[in-house]
Amino acid sequence: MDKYKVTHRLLRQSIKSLVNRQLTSNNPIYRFISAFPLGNGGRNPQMYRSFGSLATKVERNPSFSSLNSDDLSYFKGVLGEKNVVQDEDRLETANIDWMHKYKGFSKLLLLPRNTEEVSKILEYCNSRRLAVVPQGGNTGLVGGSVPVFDEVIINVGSMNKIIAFDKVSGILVCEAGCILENLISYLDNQGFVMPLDLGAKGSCQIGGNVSTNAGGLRFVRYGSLHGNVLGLEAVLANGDVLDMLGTLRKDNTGYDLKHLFIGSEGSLGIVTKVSILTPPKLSSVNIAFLACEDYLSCQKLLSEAKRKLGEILSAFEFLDSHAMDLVLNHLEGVRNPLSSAVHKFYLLIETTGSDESYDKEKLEAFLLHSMESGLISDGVLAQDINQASSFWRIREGVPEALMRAGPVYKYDLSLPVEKMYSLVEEMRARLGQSANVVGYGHLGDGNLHLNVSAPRYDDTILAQIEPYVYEWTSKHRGSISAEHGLGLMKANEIFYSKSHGTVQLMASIKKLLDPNGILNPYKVLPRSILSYS
Ligand code: FAD
Ligand code: 2HG
Ligand code: ZN
Repeated sequence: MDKYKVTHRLLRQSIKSLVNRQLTSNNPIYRFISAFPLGNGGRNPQMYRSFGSLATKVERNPSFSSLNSDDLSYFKGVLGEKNVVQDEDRLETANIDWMHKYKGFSKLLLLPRNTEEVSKILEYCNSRRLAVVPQGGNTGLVGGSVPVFDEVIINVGSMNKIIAFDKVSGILVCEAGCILENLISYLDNQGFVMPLDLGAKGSCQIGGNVSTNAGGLRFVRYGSLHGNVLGLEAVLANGDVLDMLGTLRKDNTGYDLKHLFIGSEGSLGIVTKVSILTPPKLSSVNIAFLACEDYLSCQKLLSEAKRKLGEILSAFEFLDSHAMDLVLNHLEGVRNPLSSAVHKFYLLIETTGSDESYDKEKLEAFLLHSMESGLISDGVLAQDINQASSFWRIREGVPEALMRAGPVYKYDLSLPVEKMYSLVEEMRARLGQSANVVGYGHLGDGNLHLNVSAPRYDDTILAQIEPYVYEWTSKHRGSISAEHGLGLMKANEIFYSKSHGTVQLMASIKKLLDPNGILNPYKVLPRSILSYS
């Protein structure tokens, strides 16, 4: 009986074509800085202990110099007074990450305006052994974007020009400081889309996206930045500029070195320019917000969606009831579009295609079949751009809601889809009442965001989570970083996902490109394997 009601409800609603789903004006994290107290103030400046990981105890590399007045004069000479920032308020923001979990105490933020300036300041820092941290929009979630100690912060945000856009090929060439949302808007006007979209788009920079190899909400459709980025310009630690800014889809001349910089989290060079392949914007976008009563149904629905929606599927995201509760309790103006009944799982499915009636027919047939077979217990289709945005707001709002709820331990895991949610349930059983365990993420890509929201950062809670989560992931042949990177949080945990020989080779590459280890020290690679004199 119920099933028919639901079927009726879904079909009754006509599916209108949606133009786009950008949340431009109310983007939740545009320059968002909240007022949570810092957790780790007053520590010994030579020794860093973060709350991100059990093993994150770091000592300052004694071979690094400290900033002096000659250094400041040099930087002012190259960049001009106003791009050498020592203002305490600005430094406070640049020293702390989005979650307010990692905090450094850098005394200097440099804002180069072109590649030549980046080259000059890196060459100088290298010769002086001044450690640096490249910073983009500072939306990273693994403590990679902020200093650990007194590293000089270099932000290419002033390098934000679009250099070229080819309407025939869809190839965009731009500077690395362009904010993702601005690129999305620019392309929208040209009739194209970015192959990358994520909740942090209002702040993150394309250079940061490339450096983290960000995944995001469209990965299921457009794939990895390793496929979409066609070229890069990067500046090495010694100031050498590597011109790899190709705009060719095919180029097999030797090693494709740009891939080293995609996902290396600022540890091998500073990305200054990017060329990226962008697909054309298609006119027919449909978004369904659905409820499932068990995880097996979510899984089955994913298999069905891949088979039945095929080429028009453009997002397949999930959140559990704990994530939904957080969003409803912590974000203003958000409501559950489904009935007030509590559902165990929620799915957001988006299709993007070029034929409105064909797409609609396909999606309706898929939903009808899924309801008849009992996979979906309730669902709605967005009827206009506002509804579409409100569905996306729920999914994209989960990290913000978690942050508002208080301290949070974040895990970003690639796992076989069929195993994924068992980990969430096991963690719930392990932690009992002491914390709220939340599961959500990019189901279509096998990417679980396991978040543990706790009343405080606490070693006892952390000991319940780590190394258990990493061991579990490794046992199931998953990855301990699907899309956020390793940063400071997981540098020492790399062996859970990579063999010793592989990590050793990574360390050799790091040594070759950055022999003094000045670029984003203490991040990505384990300290045990990097020995600098
Ligand atoms: P930052 O945070 O400033 O830096 C990240 C890393 O890149 C650091 O190691 C930094 O040193 C390095 N870096 C930055 N710029 C450069 C450069 N020009 N050259 C060399 N190295 C550089 N991530 C996803 O993958 N998918 C998501 O769906 C997603 N959603 C998010 C939603 C929210 C609300 C938030 C807060 C974060 C989300 N993230 C997501 C994480 C984060 O936004 C991404 O990792 C993003 O790519 C970081 O870009 P950024 O410019 O903020 O870089
Ligand atoms: C997302 O998909 C981001 O929303 C953030 O990658 C995930 O907060 C997280 O754990
Ligand atoms: Zn994500």
